[in-house]
Amino acid sequence: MEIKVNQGILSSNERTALENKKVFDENGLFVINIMGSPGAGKTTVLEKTIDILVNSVKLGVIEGDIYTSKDAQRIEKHGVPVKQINTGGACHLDAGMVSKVLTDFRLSEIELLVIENVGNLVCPVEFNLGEDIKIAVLSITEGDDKPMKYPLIFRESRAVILNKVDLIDFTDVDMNSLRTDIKRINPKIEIFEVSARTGQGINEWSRWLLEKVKDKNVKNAVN
Ligand SMILES: Nc1nc2c(ncn2[C@@H]2O[C@H](COP(=O)(O)OP(=O)(O)OP(=O)(O)O)[C@@H](O)[C@H]2O)c(=O)[nH]1
Ligand SMILES: [Mg+2]
Repeated sequence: MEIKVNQGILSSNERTALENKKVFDENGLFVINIMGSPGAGKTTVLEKTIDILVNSVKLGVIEGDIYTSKDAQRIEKHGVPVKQINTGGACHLDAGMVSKVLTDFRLSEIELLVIENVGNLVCPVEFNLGEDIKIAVLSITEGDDKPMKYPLIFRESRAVILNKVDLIDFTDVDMNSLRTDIKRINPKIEIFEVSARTGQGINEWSRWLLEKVKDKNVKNAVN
């Protein structure tokens, strides 16, 4: 009985996600859904990414948080339009929450919409928002066992940012084993080793993301 209820909720989310996707496509937006544990560095990576991409692509940001607007306030300082969603307790965003804030943006003026999900390695991945791709952020301080313990986020993500590599000497993380496990779960995933603190790897990741945005724009122009 419980299973049936869950299936009902998920398929209703899928329906709304498809509607969101249609709106994104009609407006030529490339949309990424950034997921990862609390404190993995999602917002810090995003801040650094915005600083690099701000002159190359028109950005918008949706910040998902359980209660506060702290992350949205951080993003606002970088001069891009940002809207906060507070889930009021839920451990993930859903497509309906995203749909409601879309009307607050001038979508035709945005090329890349970044959605930072609620900090959680498990729940967000089960709820599509209508995004083009999912991105996982894993801090290396979380440990190299995390991909095998929480495989779904790595299976579903198009890229993973291994953040906080500046702290490597203070951890016992085995980067080879971390990379091998991630590739075992998802052979096609892109892996970026990054320090949002020092800026290491941010250029490579940002260039890759920009390529994805341009690819979608080209495809839309052809169709
Ligand atoms: N040393 C180091 N610290 C980092 C790095 N990236 C982020 N931090 C720090 O890690 C802490 C958490 O970073 P956030 O960007 O807020 O993490 P988050 O994933 O957005 O967290 P939630 O939104 O709460 O889930 C902050 O104190 C950051 O300054 C990094 O590459 N190296
Ligand atoms: Mg954050």
